Amino acid sequence: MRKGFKVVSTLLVCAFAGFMLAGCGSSTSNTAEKKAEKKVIKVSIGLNEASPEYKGLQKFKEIVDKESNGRLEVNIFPDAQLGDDIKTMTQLRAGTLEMSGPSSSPISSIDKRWMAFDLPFLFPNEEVVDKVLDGPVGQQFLDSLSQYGIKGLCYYENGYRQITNSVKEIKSPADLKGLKIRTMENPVHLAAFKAMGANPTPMPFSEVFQAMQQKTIDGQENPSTTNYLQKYYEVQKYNTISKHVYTPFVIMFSQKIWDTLSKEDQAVILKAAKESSVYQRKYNREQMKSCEEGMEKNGVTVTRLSDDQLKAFQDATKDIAAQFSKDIGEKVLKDVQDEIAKYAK
Ligand code: KDG
Repeated sequence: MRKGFKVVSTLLVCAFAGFMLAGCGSSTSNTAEKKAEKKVIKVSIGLNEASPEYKGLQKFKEIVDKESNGRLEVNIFPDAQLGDDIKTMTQLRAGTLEMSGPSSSPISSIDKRWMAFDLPFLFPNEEVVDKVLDGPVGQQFLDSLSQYGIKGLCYYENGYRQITNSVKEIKSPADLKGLKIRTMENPVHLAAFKAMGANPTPMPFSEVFQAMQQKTIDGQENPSTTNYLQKYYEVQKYNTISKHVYTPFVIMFSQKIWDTLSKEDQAVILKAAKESSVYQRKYNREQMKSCEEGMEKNGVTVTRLSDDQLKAFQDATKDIAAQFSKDIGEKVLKDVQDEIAKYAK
């Protein structure tokens, strides 16, 4: 009886220990599985940590990290650490980088239709921008990227671009004559600055500050947030509020990597993109004026053009749309222009 009891209790102890071990084992492998499942989303931008683009992506990260319950982790790389706009788009297409937020302008190196957004003085105001970009035309542009291995998520605001330089005050296109101005790598921007009388030179964003410092260029053009937050006032003396073009940021994902994500994770990312874009645009607009003033406080002469002065810049670039309509595609251009006209009323 005693012996039988011993055998039974030994068996029970072994069974219990086995159960515990199995339990421990499975919980270890669960944690390991969870760890293995955790996906890191690297996001590359050219701007620095002070930029509204970075702030928008921080909001994106906050939402994704929380709503994916730790399945996804967003890591943002500013200052073109992972490469400039064109290089990072190549990485997205190859599936070696998850996300990036280039300006819309360098996308023209992949698809010329995107040059529609580069036309000078196209968008009359930010309300129209929001309606067009968040409407069917904006969505068609985002969707069109999938054929190139890119999933277009949403638009952030870069904003109306303003001219800066270290040589002289610019009040008219004639003042730009002979000035070496950096533009984004985009044929429409080059043509527009040529038409305005400047000597434009395309260059990746990360090289701009040093080029101004070393005086290999006289100036550049970017929204006031970038001009101020990238500290261009340290190397530039004049800033004209020209608002000559509005180019958005396109927040994009690698299609190759996107296709490996669960529907649930895709939904979290899309939701975070949408919510963070609302936040980012609002934040950007709040910053714009103080950044313009920040240039002034740091010794830059800020020139605000009268309507007549502005008109001279508009007149100088009025043929650019016709010049690029074939490349953009007449129908695409008309769709964009019609959509803008619809909301501009
Ligand atoms: O993060 C965006 C930058 O890489 C770049 O697109 C900024 O507007 C820009 C420029 O002038 O290149």
